[in-house]
Amino acid sequence: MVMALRVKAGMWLARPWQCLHSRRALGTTAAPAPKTPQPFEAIPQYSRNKWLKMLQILREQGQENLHLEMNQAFQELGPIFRYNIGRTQIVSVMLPEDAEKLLRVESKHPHRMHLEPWVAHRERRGLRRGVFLLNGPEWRFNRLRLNPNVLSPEAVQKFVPMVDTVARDFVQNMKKRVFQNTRGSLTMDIQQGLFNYTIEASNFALFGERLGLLGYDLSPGSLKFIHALHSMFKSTTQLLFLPKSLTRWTSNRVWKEHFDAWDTISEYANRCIWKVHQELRIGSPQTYSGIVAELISQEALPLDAIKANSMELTAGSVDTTAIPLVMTLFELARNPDVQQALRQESLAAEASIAANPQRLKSELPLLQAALKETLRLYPVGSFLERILSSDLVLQNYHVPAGTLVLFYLYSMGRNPAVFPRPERYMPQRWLERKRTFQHLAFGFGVRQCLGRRLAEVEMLLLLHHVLKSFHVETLRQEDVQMVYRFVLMPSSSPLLTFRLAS
Ligand code: O4W
Repeated sequence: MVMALRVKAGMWLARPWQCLHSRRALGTTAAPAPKTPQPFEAIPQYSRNKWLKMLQILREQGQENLHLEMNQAFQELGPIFRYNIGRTQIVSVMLPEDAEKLLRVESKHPHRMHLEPWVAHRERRGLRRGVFLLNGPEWRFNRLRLNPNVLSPEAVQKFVPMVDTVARDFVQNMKKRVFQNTRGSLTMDIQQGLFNYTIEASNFALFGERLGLLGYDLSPGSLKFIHALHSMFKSTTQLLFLPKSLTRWTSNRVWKEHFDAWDTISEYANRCIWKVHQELRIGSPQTYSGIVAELISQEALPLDAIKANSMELTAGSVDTTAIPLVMTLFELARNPDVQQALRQESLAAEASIAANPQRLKSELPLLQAALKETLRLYPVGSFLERILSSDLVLQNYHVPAGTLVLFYLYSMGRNPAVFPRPERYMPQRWLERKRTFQHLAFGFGVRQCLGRRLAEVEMLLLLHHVLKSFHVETLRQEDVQMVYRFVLMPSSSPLLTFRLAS
């Protein structure tokens, strides 16, 4: 049964890729290309009817299969293709060598796309933008002042013990619930629980405050916040790919939904910040009390800028961390051998990590590899983007400055020329050899994910503690389908069963 389904999934991919192999080399060790680069116009063009596409986006309320459509396009056109939206030229690529080239030509201010719906909200409400929405010198100013408190090894060292406490509490709570069941197991839609965990853990690391979300039910406040996040993501993709001149007329309701969602999110984040701000004015704490408290008390940035960036960190650390956890637990449930290997690693490392949670990274190489493997198959950000500041040659074609280059993580992760047997969940592949420019889920260079270390620590610690205590099982063998709603998320959450590991 399992085999048949696996083979079927493999065939779906294998056939088109094989065709491609015979037509043009796709591998990282591509056949020697013609020496003189070809002009931009020679790049294969992805053609689609602009009007039909717009109608489709309106009718289907977004582009939930964007990652699949682009994957199809790569299979038909090869590892590079182009199209345009209005006057913007877009080039899509997917091979590690092209990511490497993009990094090599990066300027001091790597430029990202303008995210109209988000920026419209900030402007309407007179709010500053955080680093995700900024470009140019202001981006750099913010980013360089955030890095030491969010991303640096010194910062990580400080918040690891806080996240560890939350991860341990989460597992304690699960145990309590298992003991109340006659069968000694707990079956649940783990997604809800993991959202609670990421909100709780991030809130503790950012603001030094526990919310107490790990009990039975979500608090109404956090439920409202999660709903607002999902509404914001969904409406983003309904608005982002259509011109504003059109959506003003066709999607009034969606704009309202989008702004309402943002208002809820920013109120939520503001409450978190106000509290810390107030307490810091009353007296400065003796001990480390979280990332945002550090930013405020060091006066690293103007308060408005701290607020804007804290909102991005607060809201950006929920789905992005919970979803890979859901997908990892699901893959471990249907790959019991991998799960057992990870459990052994965690049990062996337990004492060392308990004594010093900072050893997390060095002590759990296979678990780290498992996270890479999850993000290979289910990259939260399905693509990376850069607006070129200088001309560049990609796949032997000239690409001029000003072009928007999209790098499709989803397609790279499932390309058999980059990852043999891509449909298999095999963390081991990351340990067998060096894979340069293949783990790009957090982006690359100076614009890589600011929350990267916080997310990694939250995921590693949760999995470490869960695996020591529980066997994870599922009846579901078929793949979980992913949908693009700004972040790539599972269309349904698999049912998982946790059984106490004796
Ligand atoms: C705020 C964020 C900021 C989030 C509220 C929520 C969120 O989830 C995030 C992410 C997203 C940020 C056209 N965030 Cl105020 C942006 C911090 C990864 C954090 N990490 O998703 C990836 C998808 C990054 N992605 C994109 O750049 C993307 C997807 N579609 N488009 C761009």
